[in-house]
Parts: sequence; C-alpha cells; structure tokens
Amino acid sequence: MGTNLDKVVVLTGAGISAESGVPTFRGEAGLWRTYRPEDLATPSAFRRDPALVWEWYNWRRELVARCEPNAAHRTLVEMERHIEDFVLITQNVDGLHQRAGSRRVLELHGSLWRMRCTVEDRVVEDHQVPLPSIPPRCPCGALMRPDVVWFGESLPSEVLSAAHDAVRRCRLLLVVGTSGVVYPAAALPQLAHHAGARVVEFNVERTPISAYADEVILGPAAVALPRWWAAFISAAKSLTAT
Ligand code: BJW
Repeated sequence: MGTNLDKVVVLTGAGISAESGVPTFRGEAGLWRTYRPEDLATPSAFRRDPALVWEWYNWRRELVARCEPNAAHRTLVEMERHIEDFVLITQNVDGLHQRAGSRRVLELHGSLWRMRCTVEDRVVEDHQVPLPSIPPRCPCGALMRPDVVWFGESLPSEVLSAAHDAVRRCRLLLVVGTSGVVYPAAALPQLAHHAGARVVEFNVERTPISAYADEVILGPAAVALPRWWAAFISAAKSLTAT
C-alpha cells in the first residue's frame, strides 16, 4: 500500500451506490437487463418519445430520493477533508456523493437533479419527486430534457478536461464500482496508469481495468473502501511519526 497523502483522484461508478439501493446498469440486476439503452438513453429516443424518457427518469429520481449515501460515499467525504489535493470524479448521476457531503465533484455524465432546455442554454436544478408534469417544459415553452449525457453525446468539455488534468498529475487513482466499459470515462484509469500513478480498483468482480491495476480489492465498496482508508490513514500517520 502506498501512503502518499496528496494528489489522490477517485473515479466512481454505479457500484458505489449499489449498497444504497440504486440499481447499476450492467450485470444481473442492472437497469439494462430490463430497459434498452437505445429506447431511453439516447438523443433519438428522446426525440421519438420525450414523455416515455421522462417517465423513466421520474421513476429513477423517485427511487434515488428514497436512498441514502452509504459508508463508501462517506469515506470519500473523509478523504476530501484529509487530502489537500483530492479530486472526486463520478460517472454517477444520483447525487449521493453531494448528499454525503462531498463538496467538489466532477460529474462526467451529468445529474438526475438538473434539467436543461432543448432550445435555450437554461439549466435548472430540480428536486421535485414526482415531477408535477411530464414532460417538463421551460418557461420559453420548449421541452426540458434531463441534464445527463446519453450515448453518442459529448461529455461536458470543461468537466472532462478537469478530469483529464487531475488524472494526469495524480499519484494514486482509486477506481470504485465501475465496469470500465463506457468511454471516455473508461480511459481515465489507463491514462493515470500510463502517467505513472498507482491504480487501485475496488469492485465485486474483475473488470478490464483489473488487467493493469496495481491492486484489485474484491468486495462491496461500502465495506472495502472504509477498511482500506482506515489502513491507509494509519500507515500515513505512523510514517509521519517516524
Ligand atoms: C460494485 C458493487 C458494490 C456492483 N461494490 N462494486 C470508444 C470506444 C468504444 C466506444 C466508444 C468510444 N467512445 C465513445 C464510445 C461510445 C459510447 C461507449 O462508450 N459505448 C460503450 C458502451 C461501448 N460512449 C459514448 O457515447 C459517450 N460519448 C462520447 O464518447 O461522445 C463522443 C463520441 C460520440 C459518438 C461517437 C464517438 C465519440 C457518452 C457515454 C454516456 C454514458 N451515459 C450513461 C447514462 C447516463 C445517464 C443516466 O444515468 O441515465 O452513463 S450509460 C451508463 O454507463 C451511465 C454510467 O455512468 C455509465 C458507466 O456505467 P458504470 O458506472 O460503470 O456502471 P455499470 O453498471 O456498468 O457497472 C457497475 C460496476 O459496479 C460493475 O463492475 C459491478 O461489478 C460493480 N459493483 N456492486 C463495488 N457493492
């Protein structure tokens, strides 16, 4: 275990919220087992049937609103407090990192809790569950859409570039609960590895990232991450004491 207490980046995926009760996308109980991404998570699906897409997002907002952050989310809040140069990058749209208390979160794929106008630049934070009307409309009359990144869409360029910068200069990258198959997010661990950072993966199973990770910790994130952090901080303290 390395004990550098600076330049730490964490990349999270749906698996970190699994123990909070938020379904992942892939795997046995994943959303894509029941719903086809091309019907619900693409710009053409939204053009075809905005009400259907909004019904699905409304259901997911209701589900997530009933969930609480878990011990893995809370560990990342602790890490942000202790580590000066710490960056949390998430692919998740559930907002649980922020609800746990993480202050600076780079949201690569947007948020369930924002919507944006399909005509104007207007982005609105909205936490109403259920939504009072579906599909919601902007005051200008145009349709609002979820402020998330669908397949075939570009990631927000400033967020992606901040994530690239952080990953390029980090010394330690923790990758927590992602299948590592959705790009460009899936390229971030490779980028860190090639830049010389130590890559530690937390997952319940091996993924494509496991092939080059320096350490793979198998187990539920809500157990494995707090345990790893307790060992990390105690090793760092004993090093500074000597
Ligand atoms: C636990 C656990 C526990 C369970 N503890 N772990 C280059 C190569 C190949 C393809 C492409 C490429 N570049 C672009 C593409 C196309 C596409 C893509 O990557 N497709 C692949 C699927 C093949 N990418 C895009 O379209 C992206 N846009 C883009 O690149 O624009 C430029 C461009 C456009 C067109 C052509 C070329 C370039 C956009 C991707 C947007 C992804 N959007 C979604 C939906 C967000 C909104 C919403 O939620 O509704 O984002 S899809 C979905 O996947 C969601 C997630 O953020 C994302 C990643 O999933 P994640 O988080 O990894 O979840 P799972 O379910 O996959 O995995 C969970 C993991 O947790 C598993 O490993 C479990 O084992 C583990 N786990 N319990 C720890 N308790």
